[in-house]
Amino acid sequence: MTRGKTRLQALIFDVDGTLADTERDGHRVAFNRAFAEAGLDWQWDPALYGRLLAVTGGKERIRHYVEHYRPDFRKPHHFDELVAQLHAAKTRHYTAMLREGAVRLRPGVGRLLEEARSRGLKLAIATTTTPDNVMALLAATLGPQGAAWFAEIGAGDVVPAKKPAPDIYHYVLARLGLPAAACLAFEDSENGLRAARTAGLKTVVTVNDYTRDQNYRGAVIVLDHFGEPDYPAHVLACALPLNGVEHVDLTLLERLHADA
Ligand code: XBP
Ligand code: MG
Repeated sequence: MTRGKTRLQALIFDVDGTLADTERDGHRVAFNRAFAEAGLDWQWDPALYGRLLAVTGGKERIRHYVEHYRPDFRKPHHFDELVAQLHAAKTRHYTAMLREGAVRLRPGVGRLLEEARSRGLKLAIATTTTPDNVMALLAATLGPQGAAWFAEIGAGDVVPAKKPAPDIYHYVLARLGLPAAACLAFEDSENGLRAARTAGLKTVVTVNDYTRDQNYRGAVIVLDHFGEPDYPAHVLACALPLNGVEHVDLTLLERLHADA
């Protein structure tokens, strides 16, 4: 149950791809709506979006797209303002989609959050996405009190450098007042894993279609999802010899925290 003297006290979750599959049918569609609304002929199809996901942060992703994919685009004088306006419109579309119920939690997420709460663990969020998006997702999936389940929500531009920089994890750990050794992180991407590992966190990875083939060296366990009793997860890699794991629960997490 313990690693040395350090007990597991908090679970820190990434949002996009980890709590919910938000990217292909959520963020991507909202970006495209914002571009169309602004009269731009930019269209991000699912395959292109997969490549653009290497850049974390929506504003950063738009800038990267213009630099690398639209050499034809004549940047206006106030390009930063255009990016900010497009991004604000994208957030408006995305949060509206969440309110309409376009996104659900990934398998096992609600169960695991409930179990952690009932066992007195703190919950926190460390994400590159915009705070409004996090609040809308939590309200749409966990109910109006959803955000209150989390002791800390670190999101978006609150730190200067986004993942794979560790800044957002350092920020959340400082706000929790806990050392990395008392926490576990949950991520779905190599960028996220690098951020959490650099901050000293043992990290659980659940992959998705966009991130399945990335490099997860250093993760304590890699699964396809957290699993439900009637919907087993598959372990893709693990730092411990485990047999018969079909879903992630607190008992497994305490073991990984202590021994992996
Ligand atoms: C996901 C991201 C975000 C979203 C878009 O990060 O990289 O940029 O794709 O959100 P994480 P914004 O998995 O760490 O949550 O447009 O609000 O940046
Ligand atoms: Mg993610």
